Amino acid sequence: MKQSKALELVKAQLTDRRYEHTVGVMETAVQLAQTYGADMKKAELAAIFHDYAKFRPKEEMKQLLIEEQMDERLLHFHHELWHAPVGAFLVQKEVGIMDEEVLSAIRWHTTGRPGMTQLEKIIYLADYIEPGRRFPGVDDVRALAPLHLEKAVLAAVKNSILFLIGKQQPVFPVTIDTYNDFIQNGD
Ligand code: DGI
Ligand code: FE
Ligand code: FE
Ligand code: FE
Repeated sequence: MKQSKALELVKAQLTDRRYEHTVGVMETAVQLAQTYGADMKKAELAAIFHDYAKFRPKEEMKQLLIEEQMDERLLHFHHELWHAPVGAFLVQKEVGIMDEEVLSAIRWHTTGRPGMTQLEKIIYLADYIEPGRRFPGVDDVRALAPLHLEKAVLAAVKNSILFLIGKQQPVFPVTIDTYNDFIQNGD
């Protein structure tokens, strides 16, 4: 799919602010793909559609989680986590993207997962460091990103968990599994 067509399709799903974030993620992901020798076209496509389901009604997402037998534990955690797996499903169904590497980068962009693919890492990281993001510690992760992909993703996962803990928010088990995987199997 052409970049212009993909952007047009996703723009219709998003607010202006979220669309700007998406363009930031796209540019960052393509840059990271170039740096690490990943497929730049797949990185571009996954980034463009990563937040495709962000503004779907909670009830629609809940129904799809159940119908499509996605991880049931998600129902007991914040609905912010739902747009990633639901997005992967809807991008396949509504946009017709069938590339499993692209779909899995969308599916895991919020929590990560143990054994992340290179493309999953790139999208996770690009989502965290795109130029519009202002989190405490994001500049350190930005500096690390072009130097060491795994170290940068681990730093982003760690910051995210610490942020949630600071707010006394529950942390989804897969987010913790991702953290443990990088600590125990990190290169
Ligand atoms: O969709 P974005 O805002 O671009 O970013 P995202 O998809 O990475 O994260 C969406 C939200 O999900 C963000 O507010 C943080 C939250 N989140 C990420 N991991 C966890 C989480 N929330 C809970 N409760 N538990 C998690 O493990
Ligand atoms: Fe997201
Ligand atoms: Fe993220
Ligand atoms: Fe995002």
